[in-house]
Amino acid sequence: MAMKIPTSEALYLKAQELMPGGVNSPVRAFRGVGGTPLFIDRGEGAYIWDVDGNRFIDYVLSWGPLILGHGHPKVVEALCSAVARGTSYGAPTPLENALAELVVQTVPSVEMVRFVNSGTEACMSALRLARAYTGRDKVIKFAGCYHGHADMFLVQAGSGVATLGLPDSPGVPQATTAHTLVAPYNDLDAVADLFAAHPDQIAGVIVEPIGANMGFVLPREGFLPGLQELCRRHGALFILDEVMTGFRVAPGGAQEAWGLEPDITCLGKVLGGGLPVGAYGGRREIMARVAPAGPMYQAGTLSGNPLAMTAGLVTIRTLLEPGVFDTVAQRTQRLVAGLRQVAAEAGIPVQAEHAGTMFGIYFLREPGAVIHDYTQVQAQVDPKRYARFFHGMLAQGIYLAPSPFEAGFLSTAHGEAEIQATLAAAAQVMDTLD
Ligand code: KE4
Repeated sequence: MAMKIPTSEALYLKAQELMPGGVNSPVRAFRGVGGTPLFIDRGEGAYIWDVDGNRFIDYVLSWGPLILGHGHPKVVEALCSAVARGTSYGAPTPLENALAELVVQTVPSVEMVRFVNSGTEACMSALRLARAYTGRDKVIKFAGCYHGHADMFLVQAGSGVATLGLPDSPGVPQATTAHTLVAPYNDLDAVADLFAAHPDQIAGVIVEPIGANMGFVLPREGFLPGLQELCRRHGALFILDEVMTGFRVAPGGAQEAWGLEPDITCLGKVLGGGLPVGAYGGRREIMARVAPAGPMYQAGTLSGNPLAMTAGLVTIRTLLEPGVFDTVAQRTQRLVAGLRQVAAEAGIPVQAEHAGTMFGIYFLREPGAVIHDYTQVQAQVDPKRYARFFHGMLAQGIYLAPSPFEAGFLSTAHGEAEIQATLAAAAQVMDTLD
């Protein structure tokens, strides 16, 4: 009897005829780990089921948004009643006031906010705003950091030396990235050198508070405050990209956890509770430049749509209930401590870190390596060993990011049982990693 092709494989064959690489976002294609991407049928709490009926504990959570887990009853109920009243008006609604107020109350530096539909839109608009506000053209970003796929951010990650950006993706004109300067993450001197080399030309510095698009690189002590100080000194805006860290490192983001005062903050992911959303916000005198209040143009058909606002409101209000966030953060800490322990017992060198409700694990080529920037990621991380770990865990019913250069996430639905099951699986799999 012909072997039944697993439904994911059949679907993937068809998908590749219809969509480039068979996916609608490259990282989903499992190119970072090999194999066939799982086609998901449904999610519930901490779990997802693929179309073949296999169940997994999910640590991707749609790349961060689902901090209440899949299909939280409060979110489902609120969305059902919202959708019954209409899905979009292209006109103001009280829901936008409510979520904007919640963001202003929760994210320390934000006095005024504009909703958009993705983190990419948030970051590209934040850069346009910094340029409009300062009248300057250049921007500093960091090698290995990702701020969405807008042209000016798709710049070759500098190889450890601050350099003028060169287009990384075909289709990005040299002229578009000529104003994008790249510095190594955690390297304040390189940033100071760029400011010295381009006096009065730099509109802003945009940075992820954690290098979580190159795995999980924590900021060195003083790095982020140092960036903030350099921006102040040189009249540039400090743009904190909290699309991933917002509501995850702390309820008020990394800026709350680490006492930062960015001029502009980019948000997304958790903000929409799993529906498409992004936002940028900051001090009133800066945001007042945004049309129609000011001259800087930015617009969007579905910006602030009632469904995303509804899911975001319920998600963040629930997250802010007493003890909710801390419980997820404590479980994240226990997971990472357990991963470090099982790796040590198996003699596998790893760098495993956490911050709030998110975490990362690097499999290192050599024991004792410490990773602070993208050059060290490229030199000292063993992506093949991660791929073996990924597939070993998948076989045990644990769904991690299908890339060695992504972060992992917990939700309120990841309980003690899920943590223990994950660590038991990790202990088994670590032993197979020669
Ligand atoms: P989106 O346009 O994908 O909503 O957000 C872009 C973005 C901006 N800033 C940061 C710090 C981000 O992490 C992201 C998007 N993150 C990736 C995964 N790390 C999204 C997943 C994907 O590309 O499919």
